[in-house]
Amino acid sequence: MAELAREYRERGYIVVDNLIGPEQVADLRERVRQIADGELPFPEALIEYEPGAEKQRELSNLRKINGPATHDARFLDHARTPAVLDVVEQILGSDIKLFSDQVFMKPPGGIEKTYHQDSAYFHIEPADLVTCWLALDDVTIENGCLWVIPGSHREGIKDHSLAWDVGYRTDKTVPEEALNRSAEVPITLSAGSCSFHHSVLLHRSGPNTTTTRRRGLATHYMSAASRWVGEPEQKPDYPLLRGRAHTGAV
Ligand SMILES: O=C(O)CCC(=O)C(=O)O
Repeated sequence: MAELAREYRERGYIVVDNLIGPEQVADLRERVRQIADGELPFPEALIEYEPGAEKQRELSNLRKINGPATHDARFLDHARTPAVLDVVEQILGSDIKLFSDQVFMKPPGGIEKTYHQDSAYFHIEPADLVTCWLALDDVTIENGCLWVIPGSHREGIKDHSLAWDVGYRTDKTVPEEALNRSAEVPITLSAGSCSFHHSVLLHRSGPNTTTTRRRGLATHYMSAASRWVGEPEQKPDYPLLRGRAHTGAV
């Protein structure tokens, strides 16, 4: 475990194979299907559709489900998985809160997600969160795995001023000149395996050029000693997952 934490500090990410058992993966997949197909109540405002897909709740139309742990106890249970928290504890220390989570659906034909750093979107300081990205399907280069630039978490947060058109909305991305693409590496995973990446690590995911889906559940963790730096009245109530809360912190 100490070696994993050292590797994480050095490269900004690690991979832990087969961390989540097949039953838990199957259960999460089924839950994702039920939310996606509209069989379970879930706020429509938190669903994102693939550009060009019909805005109709159906597994193959969805690009993202935002914040499932806030609305569905199964995802909060997953965020509390002891084997995951044991890895997170090595990275963040023993007081751990859940920042948020997202399911990246990447259906066949699903588009890329361009280079970014998660902390450019999070209103949390220090910018030192960790994401556990669980493969719900086998993840390959062809179906749109994550790509990362090792060590880039030590370069600070880059300019994200470039507008990136995601069909019906505009996202942001890092300009090409700030990227050393020759250093990028793919993270391929079997279902049930996880990567853990630092919130300042530059990463992207490719398009899905296959005929099968590539779902990933990203759970973002932070130290309970972190600070919220957004508008004070908008601070969410972040669940404590392990250890103790800190006065005056998130
Ligand atoms: O899974 C993807 O397609 C993108 C994931 C990502 O950007 C993240 O986990 O921060």
